[in-house]
Amino acid sequence: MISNRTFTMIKPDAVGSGNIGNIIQAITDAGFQLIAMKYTQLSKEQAMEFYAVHSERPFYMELVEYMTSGPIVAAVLEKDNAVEDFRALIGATDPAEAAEGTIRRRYAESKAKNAVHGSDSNENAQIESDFHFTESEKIEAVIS
Ligand code: 3AN
Repeated sequence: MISNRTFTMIKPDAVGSGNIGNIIQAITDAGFQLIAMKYTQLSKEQAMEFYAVHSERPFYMELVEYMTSGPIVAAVLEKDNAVEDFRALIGATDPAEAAEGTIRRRYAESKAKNAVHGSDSNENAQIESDFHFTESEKIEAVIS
């Protein structure tokens, strides 16, 4: 199934390096529309729940600590084939391996501090969007 929505977070490293504007510009230039957006800071409980799928991985607590270390921007994005196209726009998990021009290649510091999150499936896009936003906070833009 081709989904038309995905979920992203601009992570603490990219917020801290002053790249919120650049990253949102890259996202909208690539044809994604904003459906919801929030500047916030995750609690430890929220980060543990959000990354629960990684709870068995050795970097889990490092990831939770890092994701709670500063503010983030959470957003729901809309575009045809959103999940796959957004993963292509952000590039590989490790910025050193990310393709030229991708958001992680341009703005990420390291594999752990990798600037942005992008949902890895339609199912997770829905779960992650619902984790951060209520239905009434998701607003379709009217393009005339
Ligand atoms: P992606 O974000 O590209 O889907 P995943 O799902 O493998 O990558 O990892 C989720 C998050 O966990 C990454 N965005 C990154 O912040 C963190 N992470 C992944 N691998 C490592 C690692 N080896 N050491 C520290 N953090 C990592």
